[in-house]
Amino acid sequence: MTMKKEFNRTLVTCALPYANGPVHIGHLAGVYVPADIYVRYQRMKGTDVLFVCGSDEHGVPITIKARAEGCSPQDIVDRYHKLIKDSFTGLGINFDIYSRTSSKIHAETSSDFFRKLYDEGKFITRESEQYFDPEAKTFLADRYIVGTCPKCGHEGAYGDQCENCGSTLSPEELLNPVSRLSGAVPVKKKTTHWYLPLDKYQEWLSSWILDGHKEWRSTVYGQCKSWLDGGLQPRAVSRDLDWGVPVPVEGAEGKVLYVWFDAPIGYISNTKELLPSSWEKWWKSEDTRLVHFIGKDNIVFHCIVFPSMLKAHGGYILADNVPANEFLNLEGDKISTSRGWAVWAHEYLQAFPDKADVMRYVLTANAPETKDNDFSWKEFQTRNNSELVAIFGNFVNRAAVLTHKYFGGKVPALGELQEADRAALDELPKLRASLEANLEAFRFRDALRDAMGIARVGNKYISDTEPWKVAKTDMARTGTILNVCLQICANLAVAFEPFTPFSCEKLRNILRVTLDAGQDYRAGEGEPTENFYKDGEAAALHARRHGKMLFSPGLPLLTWDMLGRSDILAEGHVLGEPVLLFEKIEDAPIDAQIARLEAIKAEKEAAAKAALAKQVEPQKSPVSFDDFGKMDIRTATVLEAERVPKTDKLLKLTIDTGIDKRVIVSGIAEYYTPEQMVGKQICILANLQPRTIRGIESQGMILMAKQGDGSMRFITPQEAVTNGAVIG
Ligand code: B3M
Ligand code: ZN
Repeated sequence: MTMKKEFNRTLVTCALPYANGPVHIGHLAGVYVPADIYVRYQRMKGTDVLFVCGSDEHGVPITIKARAEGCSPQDIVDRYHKLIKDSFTGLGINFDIYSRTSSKIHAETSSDFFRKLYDEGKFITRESEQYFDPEAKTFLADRYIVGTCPKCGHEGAYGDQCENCGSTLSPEELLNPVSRLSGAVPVKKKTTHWYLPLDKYQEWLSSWILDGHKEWRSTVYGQCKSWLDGGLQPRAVSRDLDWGVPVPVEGAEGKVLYVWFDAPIGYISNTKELLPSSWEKWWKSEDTRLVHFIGKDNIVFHCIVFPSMLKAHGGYILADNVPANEFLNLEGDKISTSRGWAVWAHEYLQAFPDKADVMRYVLTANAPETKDNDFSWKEFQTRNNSELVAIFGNFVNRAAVLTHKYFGGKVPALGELQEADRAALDELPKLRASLEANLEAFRFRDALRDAMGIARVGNKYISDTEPWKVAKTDMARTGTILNVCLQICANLAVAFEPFTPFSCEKLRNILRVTLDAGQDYRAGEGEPTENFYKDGEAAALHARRHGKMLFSPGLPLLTWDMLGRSDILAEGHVLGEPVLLFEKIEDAPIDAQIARLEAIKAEKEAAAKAALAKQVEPQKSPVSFDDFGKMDIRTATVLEAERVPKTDKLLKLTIDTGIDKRVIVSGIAEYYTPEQMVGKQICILANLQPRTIRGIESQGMILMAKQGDGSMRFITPQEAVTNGAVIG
């Protein structure tokens, strides 16, 4: 085991979202909300911390979307980059930089990175056969090929995956492959690519991760172990595509860096863009702690591939931790972008303006840290109404309103403490210790429970001590109780800042205090920050984040260090106006969200049913003409019809067969009412052996057309014919 390292700064990255669609609550819960909580906490503690993200603007899905919409890939990424960036801002996810991989600095950085590895012989080249579109004259990425799934027979399977049965495929496995570009049948053609020989890093990775990072989350460690146990293979780092960073090598026309090669380098480019002259300190100093927040589907890239790239390059630090999350489901079903089964961040912010904190709270309370979890709108409503409103908000409101009512808004004196006071105040340092331990260990659900624990302590304390009653007889005692309550409120303003920053700003205004939200590292290092400040929006964010706007001189300052203390607010300090921290969410907006999802589900079910109905059974084995001739098939007319009692499926039909009147029991009640049948001309198998069904003798069978989904329709002659006419 290596010695525990001493770190002087922390670099936090979040997976770069693909700019081919908006972000949804699964992304938020898995990556961005936990990362933001962690960074806010570190900033408040005074850690020198940098928070880096940006859009991932390369990759085949972006080119496909552009083609589908008849615009350029650049148009697509411009649109979604802005949408995603604004969503993050709206949710209070305060990156130090949110840039993009289509930037010039990223093209240079990733290109130089590749070139160094190339020059030093760190790659191998391999020739392989790949599908080529002879009409469009271009190699086809896996996603650009469609065909029939070899596993389930679905006709629209992609070259990398069948969305019907979920199988992972390779283009070679598809039956009847077709190019999505031109519709042509693709042909195999030779192509050469550069590969990073991961097998050469296997031993080094094993000792770095399996021996050196046993503290990583078990899913992360486990996935790494299974990759390493399986034996690593060389991995292609280039592609035949025209969207991406061109491979910076002579004779590589038409080739770009594979998106998973350039994207993680985006973390470096974005740091460089923000801090042109001091970025290296964040990436090359052994005393920098690097933490990647990602979803579990990105583990191999961040723990195996990117570290191997950094190792091959040399000079870079490696991740100290990779707290990857599991997935969040929505109302019991997997979130699916293509099906629209998602709650989009930007739509949420429109539907619930000023409720960013509620979503942050709910996603954290239910974070998929150790297993997949579910988001439901009802739970969202309940957590808001019975936790944020009823406990946190209610407590703060009672404390503030009563202080205004009895003490003109001034913090009253703390008299002699009673047992109840001490018991409540004693909880504060305990909860702080637990909260910190949980935050340090990336256990954000538990950390939030600790913060909420402070509110619970306060709410119980004020309910038990009933200062509104005590005020009738003992003002000094009332003052002591409210002083205790206000100290708890001040604790809440610190403890909740990482989780619900917008509400904490309100709370600080109620308490008339200000916050030290972290040092301004740039001012300290004399960094040329013009880049940053030229962008007005970034400057405002920066100010907000680093205390310029939060910090109001003259007001008492809250710091993380104060958490747990019971003397934060001085006697006589004047409070601000009480406002409600949280509002009750009624049924109507929740029902609207549920209805939207139900409509999506109904649409999907209808489409699935329609597809099923179209499925046709295979032909049966041949019969002889003689065998066929044995069947007596005729026309007949329904005279009477009634339901067979105590069954759902059966109708008793009395029919005129032209030969006789007889009774047939038929399983068509699911599709026709008795009234619909009377008078209808039908076809029957007249000489089927009679059978007794539910005590009724059925003499024959009605001919029905049965569709793929099981639904049935009776067969009727095109024009009325005589009853008893022989069919054959
Ligand atoms: N663009 C996001 C994803 O897989 C992917 C992450 C890149 S991080 C360098 O959803
Ligand atoms: Zn399939």
